[in-house]
Amino acid sequence: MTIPETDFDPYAATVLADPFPHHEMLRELGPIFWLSRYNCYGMARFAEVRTALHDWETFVSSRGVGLSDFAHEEPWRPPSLLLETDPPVHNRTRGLMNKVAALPALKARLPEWKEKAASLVAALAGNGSFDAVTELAEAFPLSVFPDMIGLRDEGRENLLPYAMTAFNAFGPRNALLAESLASAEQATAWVAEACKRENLKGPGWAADVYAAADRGDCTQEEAERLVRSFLTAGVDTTVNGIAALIYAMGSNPDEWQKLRADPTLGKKALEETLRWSGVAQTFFRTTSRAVQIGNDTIPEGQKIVLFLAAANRDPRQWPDPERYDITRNASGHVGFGFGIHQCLGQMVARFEMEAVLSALLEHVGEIRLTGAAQRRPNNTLYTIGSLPVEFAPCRISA
Ligand code: OVM
Repeated sequence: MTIPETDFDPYAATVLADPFPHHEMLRELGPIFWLSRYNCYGMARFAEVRTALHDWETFVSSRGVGLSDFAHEEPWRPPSLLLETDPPVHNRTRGLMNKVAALPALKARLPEWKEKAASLVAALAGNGSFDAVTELAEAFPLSVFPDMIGLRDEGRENLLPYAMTAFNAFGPRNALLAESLASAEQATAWVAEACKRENLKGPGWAADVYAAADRGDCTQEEAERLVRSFLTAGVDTTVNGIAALIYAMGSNPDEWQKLRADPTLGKKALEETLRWSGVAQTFFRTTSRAVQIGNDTIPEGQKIVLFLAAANRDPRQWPDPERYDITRNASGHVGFGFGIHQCLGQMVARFEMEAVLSALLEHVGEIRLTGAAQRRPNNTLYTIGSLPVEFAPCRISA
């Protein structure tokens, strides 16, 4: 074996709090390396990460996309019918969900989302320092997404703790996971109930999934679990995407002013934010067969952690990768993954971020960070738990 080995711990508290300084070391180890603390392989270079994500037959998802191998360990919850499946099942469930989350329906909501974001931002601009996480990054998605799903009103505060647990569960059985499993017991029970047809508030994507079940595209039980995917993957991720956008602009004021001068750069800026921010740090795959990588062969049944955030800053792919540059062409990043499992909700995320960005452009001249961003440690997501900022208004109000 010539595969380099490291005792680096991606889940050490200091690493979770600030992962990026370690990524160069991981990329420099080689195209693949062995993480001796976790008995798994890792990849951190863009080309290899992308290739592994593309080759779903070799790098399977049905054994879990975290460290835990479902072939040997009981999953913490019934597996996702999207995330934790392979074709042929995945083709059917993903096909059904793609139709529910189709672009035209989403586009129709953008004007309303922009209005909601604009009224939130207008109320914050010129009002001194506030926490951009609670007041905007959480407030905005929670004001649009659960309603789009058709979720009941009571108990929506369970969505964020549930998602934090789900993302912790992709990591090792460390203290973070133990604590979040214990504290999210109630949230888990609430989510299970909220997914049921009889508990939906009304029309929306959840009802659409049940309608697909009525047409015979899936069973009622499958529909319930597919709705769960929206609730698991659709809230915390976009909350942190929006927080990352505010953080990126706040910590790169020249880029913010560049965007204000030319708002047509908005779409590029969002893509660059997704590349640079590393909200989804890692996902795993499991080898379904022995596979050659470079000069080495990896056996069947091995876990491999793909460092998406490291790939998105690989200098082999991105010039001056640490730089947040809204004029760069960041398309092709793996912030949403790649291949057949690439994020189903990526257009929801982009539209939510676009709504917030256009509200900022309308109302905010300067985004001032007034304190340090507090990270909320998680085994998968690089999250912002609090972000003190001040929005200086761009127009003097009459
Ligand atoms: C799911 C799902 C999909 C993507 C991410 C995720 C917890 C979950 O289908 O439940 O993270």
